[in-house]
Amino acid sequence: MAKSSSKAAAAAQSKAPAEDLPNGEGVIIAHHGVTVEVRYTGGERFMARVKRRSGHVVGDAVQLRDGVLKRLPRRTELRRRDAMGGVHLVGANLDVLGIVVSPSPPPPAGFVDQAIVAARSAGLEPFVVANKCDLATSAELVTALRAAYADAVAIYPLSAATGEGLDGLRAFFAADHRGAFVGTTGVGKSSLLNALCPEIDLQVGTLNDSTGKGRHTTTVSTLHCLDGGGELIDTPGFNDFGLVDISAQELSLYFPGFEQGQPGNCRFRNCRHRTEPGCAVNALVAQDRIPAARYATYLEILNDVEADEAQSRSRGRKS
Ligand SMILES: Nc1nc2c(ncn2[C@@H]2O[C@H](COP(=O)(O)OP(=O)(O)O)[C@@H](O)[C@H]2O)c(=O)[nH]1
Ligand SMILES: [Mg+2]
Repeated sequence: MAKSSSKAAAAAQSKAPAEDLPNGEGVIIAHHGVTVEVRYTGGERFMARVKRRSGHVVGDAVQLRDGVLKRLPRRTELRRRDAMGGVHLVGANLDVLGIVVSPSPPPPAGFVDQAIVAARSAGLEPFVVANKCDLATSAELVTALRAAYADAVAIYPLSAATGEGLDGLRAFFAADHRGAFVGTTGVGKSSLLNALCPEIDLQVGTLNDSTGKGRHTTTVSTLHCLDGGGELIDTPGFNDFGLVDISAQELSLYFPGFEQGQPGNCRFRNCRHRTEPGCAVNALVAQDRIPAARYATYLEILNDVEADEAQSRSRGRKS
């Protein structure tokens, strides 16, 4: 079919069973239960019906041949855990995960580390967004973030409110990155999505909205193109509930700051970097190349993660 040239034409949708749609390849940009919206490589968009538990997710690459919608293999999968402990797929084929923090409310202890580990174990490149840099208290947070993470991940201090610093983030996404944001309620994720991608038009909460729930009117996961390039996935429920728990093994492999000792330089492949002989991380700590404070943070999180794992095992819930 002819390529749509105008934006309006590209946005035109036809709701049709898959058998009525032209052959082509595309990506799922919205998921509404039994229908998915597919954006073809040429820019045309169609709604196609799928089975209720088809397993399709936003970001999936699909191929439509003679009425059959076939999902292509995924590069990455990002998952979240809901309040009831259920695990859900958030999106497919993401490249980057933005970990959003702010001076107010500040990130919970260990939040950034755990999110970095979760992103890396899912095959995504994590980066940190320090939002609300218009606030006076931001400088202290940014200094602390740089001290802890500058060697491990990119850090973008910015203000979704004033627009300061947003261009750096836009340039990052322009390298054809597909990403999502994660962060606790109130740090400004919706504001940031709106600033980057005004078509999204999300509701922005207030900090005294204690639950943070019910503000998000849409329940549909969507994939948005950014004007300068790159894509953002917005999945209601994911942003505030956060990532699937990390394992002790993942923590020891992917903890930010341990990169120089990794991977596989320890004598034992399953080294947890405590007191094992031949531990590459311990050697770096001894040489002050990993700051003692960072190592102490790692041990604290490791203890928590192992306690959670032991508890789950004793309940027989988790592998
Ligand atoms: N000062 C300041 N406030 C912001 C900024 N971004 C968001 N906020 C405010 O922070 C609160 C929470 O924002 P929201 O986008 O709903 O956060 P979310 O819960 O992470 O989606 C709102 O009152 C916003 O107006 C910013 O860059 N600077
Ligand atoms: Mg929000």
